[in-house]
Amino acid sequence: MIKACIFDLDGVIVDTAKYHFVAWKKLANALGFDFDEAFNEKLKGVSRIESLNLILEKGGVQLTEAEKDLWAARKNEWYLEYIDRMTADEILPGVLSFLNYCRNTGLKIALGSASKNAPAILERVGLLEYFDVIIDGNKTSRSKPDPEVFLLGAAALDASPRECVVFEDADKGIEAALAGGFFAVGVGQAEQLPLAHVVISGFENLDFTQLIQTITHL
Ligand code: B16
Ligand code: MG
Repeated sequence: MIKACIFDLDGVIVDTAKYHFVAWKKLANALGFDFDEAFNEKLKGVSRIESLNLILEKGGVQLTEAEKDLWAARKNEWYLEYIDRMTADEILPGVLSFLNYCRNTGLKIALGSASKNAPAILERVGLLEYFDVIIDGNKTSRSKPDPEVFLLGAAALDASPRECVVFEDADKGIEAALAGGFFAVGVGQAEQLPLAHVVISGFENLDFTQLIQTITHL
């Protein structure tokens, strides 16, 4: 029986990837190089410091650990300028009604995100109160594809992985869910999420009963 839904944040609840992109681009430009949206795909679901390492590698730039911390903090300040202006209009289509569906049918709701800004973003868009449990980048020591973030979420909800459905937009997140023994629903395009049990384009008009039937009979 499914007892809980665990949601990734960026790309599932809201599209903050576009703000990460402009803030990382500003950092790359300040260091004298650039990268495109295709490269940005590699950063989805990846922690802040790992994202920085990938970007520096791309630009052929070497920094000390202290310099990295400084640039990561600077990038976060630029990112937060966008977050501070977010409104509830930026909640992705169908998410609010699906969260209400979960609440009304007694399904527990957890967040499993790599972002250290996750609580602030949920608060900003008015969704904080929906979450029974929030596991974010401040509470984990291992990044996706390690299943830690989802395992901590399930444990906090007192549910086993097989009693939870994970919703994820990044392939690393799907890998993490599978590694933890969860049902993994990809949110996005099927070609980009080949490992997911099922892929949905979004939450609009989602028939959850049918979704559960499909994944539990796989
Ligand atoms: P922060 P998710 C992830 O969020 C983003 O997809 C990823 O691009 C970002 O680097 C990471 O959070 C860390 O974010 O800098 O805010 O701590 O998809 O796991 O919800
Ligand atoms: Mg994501």
